Amino acid sequence: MSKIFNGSKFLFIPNSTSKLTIIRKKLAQSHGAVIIDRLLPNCYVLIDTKLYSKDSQIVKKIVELGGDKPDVKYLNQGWLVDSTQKLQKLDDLNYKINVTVPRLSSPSIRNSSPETKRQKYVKPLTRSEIIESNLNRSIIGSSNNPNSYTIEILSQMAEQRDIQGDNPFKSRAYKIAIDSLQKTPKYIDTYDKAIKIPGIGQSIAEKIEEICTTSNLRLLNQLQKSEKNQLMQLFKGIYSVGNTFAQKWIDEGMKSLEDISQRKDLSSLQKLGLKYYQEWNERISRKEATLHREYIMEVMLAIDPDVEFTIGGSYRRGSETSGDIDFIITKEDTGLIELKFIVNKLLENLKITGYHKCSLTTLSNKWLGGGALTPEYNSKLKGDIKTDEWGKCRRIDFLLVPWDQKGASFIYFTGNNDFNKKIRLKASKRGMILNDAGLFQKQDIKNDKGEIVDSKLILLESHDEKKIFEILDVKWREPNQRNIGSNFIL
Ligand code: TTP
Ligand code: MG
Repeated sequence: MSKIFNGSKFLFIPNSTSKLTIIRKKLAQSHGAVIIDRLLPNCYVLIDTKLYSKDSQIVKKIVELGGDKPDVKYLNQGWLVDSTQKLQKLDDLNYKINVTVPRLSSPSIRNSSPETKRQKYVKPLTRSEIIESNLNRSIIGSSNNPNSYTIEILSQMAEQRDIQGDNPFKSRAYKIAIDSLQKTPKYIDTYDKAIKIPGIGQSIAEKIEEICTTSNLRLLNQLQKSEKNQLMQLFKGIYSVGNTFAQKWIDEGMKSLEDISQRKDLSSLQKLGLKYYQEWNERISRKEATLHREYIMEVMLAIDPDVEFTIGGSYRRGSETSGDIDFIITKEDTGLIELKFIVNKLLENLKITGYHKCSLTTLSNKWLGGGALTPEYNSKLKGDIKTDEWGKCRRIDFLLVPWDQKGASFIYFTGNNDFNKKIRLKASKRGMILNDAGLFQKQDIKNDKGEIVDSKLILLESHDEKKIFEILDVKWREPNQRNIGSNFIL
């Protein structure tokens, strides 16, 4: 197992001996974390916000455990769970808990009782700070469901069963069990509890107990280590390659990217995917994405200074790193045809400057391709150390958005996927349709007898992002509050 937390110090709140805390501690340790019992500088404080939902409770606990120390990160335990699932230490931005904690540095403070300390040194939170921090905590969807860790492990098992392709019923059984667990509000940690839930059979009930008592599932480890799985993941890392091709290549005896590159039947997208395999599988830092925007806007200046470039996707949601750079391109009072004309010119100029490295897909409303920072901009990335090197080729999307559809498109291209699913569901429950073109009311058309013969869509709003939320009666969420999990209820 990889040691993603190598040597990091973790303090758990609650620091109790509950089963869930023990499991999570074991999980953290197995990934290299060191569990501590008092706050230390540079440590991570991982809070179970289901149990500690109020700022005052958290502050009290932190004071009891030694008070704030320099460079401490206060995070929702969802960060630990999600990081271990993804096998990488995730950005903590979306899991941060904003509490104001007193730092007990002077002796007089250290000697006072917790109660006095709190009264004296805790800066009272304003109402808006409290609302904000509660909201921050409540958006961590992965920990909204007490069984989210089990669900994630079972989902990985379903995926493995699909990959192994031995028996489709095995993967179906996992999906049914996951569905049942998602509807279960109680923490299910034993065989006896699990077997009582409709949709969960003997074999999966045993696995649930194993997951909850050992924070591990041996069979999953074995399957993930299998050669077939390793090859599937390797091949699916090639842009445009999904399960079907990866499976076919494995069946044909391919063992490495080198083997794939020798094939004569590769599509042009697969060839590009191979060429940029490394670059396109790396996360892009926020700083680099910002420099891409600056660069493109500079080139755009000579064409049309009024075009707006917004980076959507994970960047707009505040993430420190992104998989690609999603440019949402729009201009006041401008439609798609004119935008397309402008963006074509932009692409021509980017080819001349050398930024444009390849095209993957060109449609009337989007261009997907690869772009790299010029040496001048790459130097800025490297902290202004002059370099002649070009930046790495990154996956770039240009998403062309007519001005009147700006709000609906911003919602769609900001995501995340789960947020989009939930907000669309909200719309459909109200007889509306939300897509990247707008929010529409569905209206039935009836004949003389009152029978429904057709339906039409009436546009309610498309330009104003906030108004769309308002009409749907969804409280406005800043983009960085849209990092929700599939269990989150909007
Ligand atoms: P992505 O760029 O695929 O996702 P992302 O920017 O959130 O994450 P990453 O850092 O890995 O690039 O898509 C951009 C947005 O488009 C996404 O946040 C939501 C929306 N979207 C969907 O709603 N459904 C989808 O299937 C895809 C691919 C995107
Ligand atoms: Mg993206």
